[in-house]
Amino acid sequence: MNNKVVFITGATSGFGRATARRFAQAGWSLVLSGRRTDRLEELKKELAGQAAVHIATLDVRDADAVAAMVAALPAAFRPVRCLVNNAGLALAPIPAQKVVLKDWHTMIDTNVTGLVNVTHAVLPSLLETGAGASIVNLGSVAGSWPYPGGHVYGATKAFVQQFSYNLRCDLQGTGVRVTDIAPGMAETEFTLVRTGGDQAASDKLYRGTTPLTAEDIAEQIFYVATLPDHININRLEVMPTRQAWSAFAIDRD
Ligand code: NDP
Ligand code: 8X3
Repeated sequence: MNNKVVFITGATSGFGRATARRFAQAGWSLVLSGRRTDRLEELKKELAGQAAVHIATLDVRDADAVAAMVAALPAAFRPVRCLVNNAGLALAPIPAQKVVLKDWHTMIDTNVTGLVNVTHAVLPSLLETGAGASIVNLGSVAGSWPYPGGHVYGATKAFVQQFSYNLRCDLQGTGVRVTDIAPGMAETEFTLVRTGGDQAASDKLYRGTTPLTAEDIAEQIFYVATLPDHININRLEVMPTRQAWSAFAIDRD
């Protein structure tokens, strides 16, 4: 493998940051993006001794900014071998009928439009790499399994799954692989964001159980991206052992 370049969105926290650390350990060069510049700079400093790091402050919702950032990648960070489409969020874990429309738009703009923006911009570079290149998309169990308060978040992750499968069809013959990784409950800043910064609510969700960690998912991302070129994991659903499904809810008189 000569061009070990990984491009990670949402590298400022959670899965994205842990994934940056995992690929750095293995000597990959890193393109790290997110909106919080201070965190990108901290991570670059932390990983400087291990890997070449290029950081770019980026909001994935801005298609022009995404295209410009990818076009301006320094030669040492091209072509990209692995794209980790990780930037995403859930908002408003309340009944659909109480949600403000802006929150639905933010989830669609980030998890759907943002992911599509980045994929479109990076795809030529992945095609240049060809055999062994990968797109790893962060879906969710919420994309397959409905639950109260999941409304648009789950729907965006269903999009991620189907977009991943459809990309596989079009990319057949190019060597570029596509995986939808669908984690269950994992302790990151995800619930803090989802609850509008309610640390107590976030702590309560994870207390008394054993959620996945960011490092658990980073390990899965690294695994699918470094399999032999002829293997494509289409979808990887990963839950904590202590999480499972529940019974149907019945409305009674
Ligand atoms: P975190 O909140 O810890 O991290 C989310 C990352 O996404 C941050 O780095 C954030 O960076 C970035 N991000 C959010 N909005 C934007 C944007 N508009 N432009 C660029 N970057 C953005 O959550 P997780 O690490 O848990 O989540 C990562 C992915 O995994 C998400 O897609 C999430 O839906 C998915 N997921 C999470 C699960 C969980 O239980 N934690 C389970 C299943 C899936 P910044 O704010 O600096 O822009
Ligand atoms: C996040 C995991 O279980 O909150 O995608 O939907 S869950």
